Amino acid sequence: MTPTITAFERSPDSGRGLARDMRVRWALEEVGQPYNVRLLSFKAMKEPAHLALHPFGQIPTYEEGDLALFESGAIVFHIADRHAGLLPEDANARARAITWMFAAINTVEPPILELQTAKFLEGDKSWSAERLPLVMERIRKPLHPLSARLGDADWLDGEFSAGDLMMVAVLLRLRPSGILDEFPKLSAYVVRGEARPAYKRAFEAQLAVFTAASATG
Ligand SMILES: N[C@@H](CCC(=O)N[C@@H](CS)C(=O)NCC(=O)O)C(=O)O
Repeated sequence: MTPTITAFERSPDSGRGLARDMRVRWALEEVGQPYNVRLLSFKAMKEPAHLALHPFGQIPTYEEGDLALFESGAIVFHIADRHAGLLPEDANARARAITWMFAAINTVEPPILELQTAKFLEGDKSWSAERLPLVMERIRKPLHPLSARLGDADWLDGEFSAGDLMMVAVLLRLRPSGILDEFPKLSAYVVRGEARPAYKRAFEAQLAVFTAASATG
């Protein structure tokens, strides 16, 4: 059965692929699973039909027959669990890859999201400029050990896995801030992720939505 995911009808990041449908698209492309996309306006995301799928009224969601999922981490894990290619066969290596998925969304991503809050929601506050360096420092904190652990390896634990997919997707959100450039090994790691054919297909698919929306005004 072909799954259906949800994504923004109008990309708030101008098609740069930073919305979380991108990591789900990427996972589906990595395992070679075709998918449908239902595009949603911000209004539709908060309406009962979508809230029945996603209690917080967000994207992405994932529907496959009777199964409806939300949370990009859970969706990518489900895809990786049901298809070959994103999690190793060996049980311990598989557990480690899942650990890196959690590290991405539970340790590395939260301070990155804080930066977006600081810039876009708190930018007009009198204390905003004073707070920003603290937020930036909290972002850097896990990046030092992450970079050291990656070292000169291509991926975090042997072959490319769902752990790398989530980590690269999370780190990509840092690029506009310039912080990623302070960590050349992580920067190169992200570029390796972007160079994967599956990533490119996913990126083009989300960009096509933005391009079509721009053309129709
Ligand atoms: N923890 C959730 C976060 C989902 C999320 O924040 N989605 C954003 C798009 S990337 C969204 O729908 N924003 C619109 C809103 O919250 O109203 C996940 O990983 O799926």
